[in-house]
Amino acid sequence: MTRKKVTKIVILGSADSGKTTVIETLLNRREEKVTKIECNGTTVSLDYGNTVINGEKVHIFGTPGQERFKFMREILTTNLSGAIVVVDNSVGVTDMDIRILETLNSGNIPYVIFVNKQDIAPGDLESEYIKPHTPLIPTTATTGEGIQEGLEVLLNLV
Ligand SMILES: Nc1nc2c(ncn2[C@@H]2O[C@H](COP(=O)(O)OP(=O)(O)OP(=O)(O)O)[C@@H](O)[C@H]2O)c(=O)[nH]1
Ligand SMILES: [Mg+2]
Repeated sequence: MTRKKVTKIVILGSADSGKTTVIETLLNRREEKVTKIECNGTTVSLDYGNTVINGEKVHIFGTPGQERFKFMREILTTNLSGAIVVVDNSVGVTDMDIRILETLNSGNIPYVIFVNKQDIAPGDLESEYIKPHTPLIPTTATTGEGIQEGLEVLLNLV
C-alpha cells in the first residue's frame, strides 16, 4: 500500500505568544476552518486545521503554551515535519522557548521562528540560544504580516 506524504506542522512557543492567532490567520486567509479548544482565551489542548499547499495536504497543530500542558505538547510533537516557534517580541526568548529550540535542534527538525507582535514591539530578536541561519520572520499575527511568507519559508525546509 502506498501512502501519500503527509506534512505535519506544529506551532510551539510560550503562553500568549500568539500561536492560536497564527493558525487562525493562516487558515482563515485560505478559507479553511480551525478547531480551537480553549478556556478563557488560552489553549487547553490544541488548535487544528489543514490546507493544501502546492498540491500537498498540510496539517497544522497549535499547541498550548502553558507549562501545565507539557504532556499535550509532547503528544502533538511526535512525527512532525517541521515547526513554527512563535515568540512574543515584547517578552523575548523565554526558558520554555529555549527548551523548545533545544528539542527541535536535537531532533534535527526544520523550524522557523516567528518574531511576533511587531506592531507593539518592532525589531529583531536576539538570543544566544538562536543558532546562526535560523529563519527569523517578523510577524504580526493579528494583521497577518509575515505569516504566509513564514509558512512558505518553513515548507521549503521540510
Ligand atoms: N498586538 C498584538 N497582539 C497579538 C499578536 N498576536 C497575538 N496577539 C494577542 O495576544 C493574545 C494571545 O494570543 P493567542 O494567539 O491566544 O496566544 P497563544 O500563544 O495561542 O496563547 P496560549 O494558547 O495561552 O499559549 C491575544 O490577545 C491575541 O490577540 C500580535 O501580533 N500583536
Ligand atoms: Mg493558544
